[in-house]
Amino acid sequence: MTAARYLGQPLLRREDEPLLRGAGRYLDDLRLAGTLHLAVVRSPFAHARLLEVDTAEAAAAPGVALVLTGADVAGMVAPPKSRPDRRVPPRPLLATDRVLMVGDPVAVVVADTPARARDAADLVFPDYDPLPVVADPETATDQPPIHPDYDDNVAFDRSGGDRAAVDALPGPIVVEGSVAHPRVVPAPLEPRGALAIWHDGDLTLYLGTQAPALMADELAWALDLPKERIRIVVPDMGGAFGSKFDLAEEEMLVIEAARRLGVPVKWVETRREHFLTIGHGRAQRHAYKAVADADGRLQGLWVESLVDVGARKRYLSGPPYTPRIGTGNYVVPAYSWRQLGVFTNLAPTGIYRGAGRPEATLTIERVIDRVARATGVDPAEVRRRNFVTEFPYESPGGAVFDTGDYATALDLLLEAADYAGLRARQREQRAAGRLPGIGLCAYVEATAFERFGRAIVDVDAVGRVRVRVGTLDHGQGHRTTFAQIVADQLGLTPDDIDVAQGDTADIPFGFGTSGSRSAAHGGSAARGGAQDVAAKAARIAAHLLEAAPDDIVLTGGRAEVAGSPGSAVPWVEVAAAAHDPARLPPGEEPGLSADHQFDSGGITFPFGMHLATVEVEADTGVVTLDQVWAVDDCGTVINPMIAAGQRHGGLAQGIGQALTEEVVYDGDGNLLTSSFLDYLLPTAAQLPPLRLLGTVTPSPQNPLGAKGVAEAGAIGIPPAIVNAVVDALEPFGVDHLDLPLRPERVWRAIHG
Ligand code: MCN
Repeated sequence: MTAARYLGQPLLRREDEPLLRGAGRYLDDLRLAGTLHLAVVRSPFAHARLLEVDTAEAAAAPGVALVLTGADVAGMVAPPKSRPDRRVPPRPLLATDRVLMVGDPVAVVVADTPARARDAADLVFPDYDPLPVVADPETATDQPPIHPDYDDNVAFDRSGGDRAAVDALPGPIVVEGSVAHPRVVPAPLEPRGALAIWHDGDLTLYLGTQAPALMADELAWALDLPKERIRIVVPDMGGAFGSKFDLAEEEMLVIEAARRLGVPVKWVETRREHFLTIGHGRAQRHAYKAVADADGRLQGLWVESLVDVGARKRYLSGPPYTPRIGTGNYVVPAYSWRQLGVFTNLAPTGIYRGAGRPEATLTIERVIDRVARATGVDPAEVRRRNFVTEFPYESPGGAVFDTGDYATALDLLLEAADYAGLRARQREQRAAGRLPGIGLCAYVEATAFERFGRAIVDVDAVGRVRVRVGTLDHGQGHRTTFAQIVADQLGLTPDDIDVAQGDTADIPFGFGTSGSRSAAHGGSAARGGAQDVAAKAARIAAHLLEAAPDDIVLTGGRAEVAGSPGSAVPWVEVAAAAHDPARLPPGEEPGLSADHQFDSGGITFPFGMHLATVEVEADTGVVTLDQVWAVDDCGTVINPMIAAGQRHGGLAQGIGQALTEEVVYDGDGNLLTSSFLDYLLPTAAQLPPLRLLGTVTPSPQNPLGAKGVAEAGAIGIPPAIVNAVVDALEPFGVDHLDLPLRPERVWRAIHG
């Protein structure tokens, strides 16, 4: 029996102190004697036949130990495993006969310093014969296939529902249009990197990855090596945002170079390489048609998406969840969808914060605002009229929303932001010739996809608790929040708990961290393990105190008999007794640990309501973001300070996506945005105060009642900002704008 003391408290992040002092150990900080460094020679062409690769000069350059070309690693591939039936093309480590995108690896050079490796890489001279480039996903299916084994550029084509039924609806309101979801780059502070060491046929790979155990499985397949011979260790990691859920060509080449040379080999991605080759996010365009009655009640919706898969599929590719939540928070009686994925000669796309849910949300939230304008009903009211109100709710796309209370969240938002006052002020400002806009977004997202979590909780003989988790914190604060959860179960403080992760020799299990799953699954597994340990600790304490186990309470670092606090043993003594066979109750095994598997009931569905106010400058098209309000509901909140930090981060990325961020290619597939000079991340100067509010609707899918929180901001705020800017431009008859809302685009909309 325990009480919640730390759950729900805004404890400061325990992990921050060494990181802020500069004492973190990131991948490039790892120094192993004799390490050689790898640099990659990359294709400058988006599509070309590779004729010959002249490596003579590079091989003779100072410090060079190895040069590899495609011929040297022919047959070796990176995951995922090729599946022609599913159009998963093979992923050769180095091009042999053709390159498929700018940045495709063509050769690698390994040398004694990173600079010498780089210099020598410039002395590799590949010969190319350019081929026609598929740079526009819109016309990709009309172009010759970029993968010669397939007969067209279709990467996948899936659909559901009956479009004709939507087309046949009576209306009278019909809105049709398209919404672009431009490519964006994940851009974590620390790019990718790998350091490989072989010893007697065993591989140790230091790797920046979100999912070490899964990647060990993939490696076992790719290297044809028993998994026991592979150890992946994740050092401190400076973020990922989805980009480190993959084992790419470069990491595989590091492993192969280290195997051939018999010394450690390291590669750390440059920022330019990150822009060129990382899995970009979004990259969709949705065409839609929605039908509603005159009061704004939705009758039907179809959405057809074009998804730019890029040159190859990555480990996680294609956003399968978008259509499932394509109807948003709303009851839509008739719904149909199609997702057409196409191969292009551009960088592969992958998962990026929100991964599929921002796209679904932006489209349906544009639809709602257009219905509002067409009917003359206020956008907040149109949302309310269409809300799903009964849970669990099965969406027409096939998602089962666990719990929700959308109207309460909307009410809270409208009241806190003084929506009526904002509208009144908007009327005055418009009358004075200004262009103010107010935008809303309701979102429901899906989090915690895989059902399972596992944690091992060990208590040593002096009472120290170590929790091994299969999730992988890379900025989310798990060492704090998981310790809060465990401390409550054991009557200890978070400082008594160590949280371990990221070494497959110690923790060969787990799905890692993605899709805002860690609180729900990792947290619940840690809680279950701690409960199992607490039950055994209570039996041991009861034996020591000559009481009944059910009467034992773990609290304040002691095990005491309920109702008689004088009858107690310190936790350290319980732990000591647990390891001393002489002091155990009869039949009890020595030791105090538990290996807990958690199986959730299913996906959780956090939701929220966001509001943005903007002002547009007519002469320049500059959008100023004035106010951001976010009501988010992630069920039970474990640590409100950490959850707020996650919401801030997501909002910042969502604001960047709405206003400035866009990966741009020219018609030949050349990347025009390959540095932070031309790819604009938002800065603090662009962020207004972020006003956070919340409601709490616990999930029944896990004992914590938690839903994911980390992606909320990236999902909810972009539609609110677009809706605000379109609202601002209503006097000009503008009814849609695509992201990002850069001044030129907004100016053109104003000036026709
Ligand atoms: N939390 C909480 N209460 C809840 C839900 C979560 O207190 N109801 C806490 C959790 O305990 C955890 C944090 O909030 O400490 C985030 O939890 P969760 O929403 O479960 O998300 P994950 O930990 O699984 O993190 C994944 C998520 C994703 S998908 C992306 S992308 C993202 C993000 O986390 N990438 C990040 N946040 C990031 N933050 C940093 N600094 N760097 C990244 O790369």
